[in-house]
Amino acid sequence: MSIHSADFIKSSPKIEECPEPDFPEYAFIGRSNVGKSSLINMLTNKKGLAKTSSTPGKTQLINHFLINNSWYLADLPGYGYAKVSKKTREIFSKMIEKYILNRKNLVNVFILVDARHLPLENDLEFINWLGEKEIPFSLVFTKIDKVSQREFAFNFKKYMQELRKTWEEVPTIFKTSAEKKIGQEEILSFIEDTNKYLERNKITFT
Ligand SMILES: Nc1nc2c(ncn2[C@@H]2O[C@H](COP(=O)(O)OP(=O)(O)OP(=O)(O)O)[C@@H](O)[C@H]2O)c(=O)[nH]1
Ligand SMILES: [Mg+2]
Repeated sequence: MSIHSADFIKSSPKIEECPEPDFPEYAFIGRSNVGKSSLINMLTNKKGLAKTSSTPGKTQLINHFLINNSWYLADLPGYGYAKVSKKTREIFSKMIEKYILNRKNLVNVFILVDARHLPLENDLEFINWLGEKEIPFSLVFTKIDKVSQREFAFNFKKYMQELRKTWEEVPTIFKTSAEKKIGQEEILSFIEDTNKYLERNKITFT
């Protein structure tokens, strides 16, 4: 899929303020600093579209971008960021939870995990929670430019082992680098195929 347009629509502190759910929506979720905003910029070929920062906790609202006038990308705040207060963390997770469970046009959640790390407890918890709630999701490894192939193969294997403990089938997996532009085509094709499926089956949201 080629991107003709990518426009920032709005930032919303809660689901009630999000744009009308009139187009299919794809959300990017993951721990703070994992590279959600950078991935969105890479996918859309627009450097400053989503604000990125080397300091975790940059994205604090639900940001909506309209792509090709036909589907939404949602950039969410990171979960599990240790430096904000426990109270703020709880507000964020409640907000994300409510968004995921109630957003009518949400067709897929991309969960981002850092390729440099072994599976982390709160990522696995989040993945299993999505499963329980029957929310479709895919797993995206980020920053693969920062690991050696050997190191990544090891982390990847550990992830698969953990996932197989609760899942018969592993989800669709993407390996990405915003820095080196790896994984753009794969993710965009996945979104394109999903959009076509919705169209063919006349699935709308309003
Ligand atoms: N080397 C490398 N660095 C990356 C990559 N993706 C993101 N980064 C860096 O990681 C840091 C965090 O990136 P963001 O995209 O702001 O992360 P985020 O997940 O949106 O963070 P919050 O909004 O704070 O939750 C920035 O310094 C990015 O430049 C990547 O693929 N490779
Ligand atoms: Mg961000």
